[in-house]
Amino acid sequence: MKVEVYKSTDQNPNLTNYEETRDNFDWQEVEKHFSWHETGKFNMAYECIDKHVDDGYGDKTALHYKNGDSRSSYTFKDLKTASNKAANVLKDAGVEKGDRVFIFMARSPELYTSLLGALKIGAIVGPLFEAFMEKAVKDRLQNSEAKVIITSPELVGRIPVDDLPDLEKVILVGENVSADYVDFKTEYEKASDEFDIEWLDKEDGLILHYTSGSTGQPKGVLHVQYAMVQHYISGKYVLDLKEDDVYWCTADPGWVTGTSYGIFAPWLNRATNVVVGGRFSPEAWYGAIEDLNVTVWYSAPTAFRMLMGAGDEIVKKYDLSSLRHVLSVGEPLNPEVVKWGMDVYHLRIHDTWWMTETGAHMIVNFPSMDIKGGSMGKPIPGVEAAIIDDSGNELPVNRMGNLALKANWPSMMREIWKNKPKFDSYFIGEWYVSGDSAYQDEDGYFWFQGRVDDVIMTAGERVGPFEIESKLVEHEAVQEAGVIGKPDPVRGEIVKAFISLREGYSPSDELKEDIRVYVKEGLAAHAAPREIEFKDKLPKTRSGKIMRRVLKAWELNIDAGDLSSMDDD
Ligand code: 6R9
Repeated sequence: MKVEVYKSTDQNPNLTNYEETRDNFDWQEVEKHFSWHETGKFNMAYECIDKHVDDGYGDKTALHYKNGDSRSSYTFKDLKTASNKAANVLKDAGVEKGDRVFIFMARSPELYTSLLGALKIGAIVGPLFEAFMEKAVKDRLQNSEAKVIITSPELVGRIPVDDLPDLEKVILVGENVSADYVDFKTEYEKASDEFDIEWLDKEDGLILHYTSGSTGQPKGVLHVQYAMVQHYISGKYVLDLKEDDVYWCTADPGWVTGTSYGIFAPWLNRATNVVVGGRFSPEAWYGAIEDLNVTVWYSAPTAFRMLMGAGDEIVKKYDLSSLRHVLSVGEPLNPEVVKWGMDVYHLRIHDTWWMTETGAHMIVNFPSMDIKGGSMGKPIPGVEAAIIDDSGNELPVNRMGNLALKANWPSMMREIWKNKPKFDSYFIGEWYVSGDSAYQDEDGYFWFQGRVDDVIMTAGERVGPFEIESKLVEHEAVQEAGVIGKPDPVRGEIVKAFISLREGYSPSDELKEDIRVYVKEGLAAHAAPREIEFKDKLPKTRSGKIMRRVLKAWELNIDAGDLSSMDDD
């Protein structure tokens, strides 16, 4: 397939040089940015907020919150005070260092200030998606032996307190709170705005993100304070955050992207952070960029595909000229989407690859790098990546295999909560094995192929679903596509595609045939889907990933495993 290359010099010639940075990189140099370097102690909440007040930036805007027509802004000084007060509320509720404190509410300023407050005590924070139902909440609170949960009146009914013996307090952010709960707002009003921060060691706990395995229970991925070293430097280099940036990461804190890059990286870099509440719509999103003059925007392929599906006319109704840097994470970024981004935003969309387990960026399109459409880019400085076989041997260029990283880097997970065997299963020798299949080209760029489990074996050929899906979304009728291997007695597997259509197209046999021929001629005969099924929408996680295992389970009529992360509204 022809690869489009987008030169970095077309945009900004003054960016940090990738090779030079990589060749001279030393994590210990980055550590010097933090108080820990002198004192041996630090605290994420201090480094994100209070430090900037101490350094004279108290009046700088730290947060713009927007939800529909309502808007509010907070300086670093405001957030210092608010998180101190929240910390006092939590402390009064019995929270101590190391306790697990869950946050279960819609994106609101209180979500962010109570998260920072919990961190000031040295608690380990567990953020949950507001859409979680009772079973998902129970699994996570039980597994982590959570002591306190902060929630809202709409969601409190989904917390099965009787099944949670370790849960001591439920803190409710709402009006007229009954005596069964701690009334956050009333306690907050009474609380002192001074708080003595708990100074922590580098290996003290920070955050616990549950990520769903394809089978069985979700696993709790634990990150520690030291991760901030990587959050900070990747925010500086990859997000390219500068003093005057207004930065918007569209992810919810229930997903690791919404904490590492929705909270920590921007504030460690003293940027103005944007949080938009409410549901996705092209109007709301473009409106937010225009109203708040967003300069750096971090989102996901599913959102870009939906914006692309909404058509190019709508883009023209908004002034998006403040934007200077756009990034994507969560799924492979189709070359067609990068091309479209060039057409409508006149900016390159920078793909970034990493995982809940890695805690921060691993393989990225560094701002100064030429982008090859469809490639995830290269390892960030300080990280070594390779393609290995199942025995841990490195494979030559252009060979598909396991995408692996040399452990250790600062934001690497430290444990899977109470599940040592699971943690150990990630490693082959000195390599952390991602579970993703990829290859590296002769220029050192990495190309994602699929989850290892999703790779299709058809008539003796190994095909990654991503390549086919990317070809499919190039077709004018296709909005999104999920491709699986369907068992076949003759070919081993055949390629089956589930497709949702763009506005203005309706399913027909002619359209199926047209799409099939399009892939056959544009990619390869063996890659053309033998079966196509149209769907109104594809099953996705709350972070926007197409769930191929669900497509496969539907197809084979088997159990789809844990579905707590599925977006079902
Ligand atoms: C941050 C995050 C991790 C999995 C990962 C891979 C997929 C993420 C990607 C990507 C292709 C990218 N993934 N970014 N695939 N290109 N740029 O997404 O964490 O939710 O744990 O998912 O997501 O399969 O292994 P998480």
